[in-house]
Amino acid sequence: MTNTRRTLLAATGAAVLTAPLAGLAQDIKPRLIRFGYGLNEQSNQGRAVKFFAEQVEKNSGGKMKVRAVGAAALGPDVQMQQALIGGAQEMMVGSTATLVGITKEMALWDTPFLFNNAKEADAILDGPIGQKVMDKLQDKGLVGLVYWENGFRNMTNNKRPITKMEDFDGIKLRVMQNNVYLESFRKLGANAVPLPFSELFSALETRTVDGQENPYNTILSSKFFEVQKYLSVTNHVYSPWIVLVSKKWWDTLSKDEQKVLLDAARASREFERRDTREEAGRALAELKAKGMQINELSPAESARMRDKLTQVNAGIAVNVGLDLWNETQGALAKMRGK
Ligand code: KDG
Repeated sequence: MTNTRRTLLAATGAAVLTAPLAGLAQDIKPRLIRFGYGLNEQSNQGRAVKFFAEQVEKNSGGKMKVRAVGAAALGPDVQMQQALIGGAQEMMVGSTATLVGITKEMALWDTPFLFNNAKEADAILDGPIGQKVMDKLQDKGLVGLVYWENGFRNMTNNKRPITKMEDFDGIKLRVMQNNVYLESFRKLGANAVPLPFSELFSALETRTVDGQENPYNTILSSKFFEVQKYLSVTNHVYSPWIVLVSKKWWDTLSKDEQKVLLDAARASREFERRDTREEAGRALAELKAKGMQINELSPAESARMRDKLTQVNAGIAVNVGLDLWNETQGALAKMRGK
């Protein structure tokens, strides 16, 4: 018998022997979860998705497996949101700002200067108000699990340092696809241009837009320092991310499977906030070392910007509902001892 035939028989024999096992293996094939996100794998967002995936596989004993897909490979936020609603994708994490077209109450989190610090943000987002807003997603085909931290947003551009409100004049500024951001920066005198995050780097590189605004972490991980000269510290809004599940798919899960995902999401929230804050703490120095010219607005100019930007608040209050707006303002006033 030739070697080839012996090898073939061995292979075939092995295949015959394991076929029943293979059949069994089919029965315990892990449930695969496609989890899409927009930043790259090395970003704080990518690290948190990896942590979540590890938690799910560990807590489910390997019965549930997350396939993390970053860099908007499954599409920008708005496209992934539709894929979850249709049941073509199981999970994603993205900005609450791009969800406003689906659930108007999400615009609450777009309010300029709503939170003074991360402590206030965590308390409101993780408390009854944050849950109430998240629950509004259910009748639109989405289940929100937790909020993660994108962070306080700051300005970058190639024209000039933003030292006063008038410096926004004539700057072509990319903003998220969200009316509050559009209206806010138009009020400041900028020429606001809505673009998906996935198109932002090339828009900056080709000078299609002059500037953008994002937290330090994103400016660092997306290498905006390669195509942006000035970074002006404005902290004009706290931006959350939200971990979302397709409701069509969620409703097919057992209670145990749902608990695995919720427990992993909560553990990933703690990891992500700690990791993001640690990175943000050193990002400014790193961005300076990368050659960015960094400036902070004076308290007087910050106050002028705040007064101008908060003119959009009345419109937000009407859009999200006065009850929700007043409940939020009341909770913040109580936290601030007012
Ligand atoms: O997919 C990326 C988005 O989730 C998020 O980073 C949104 O901050 C954002 C931006 O500027 O688009």
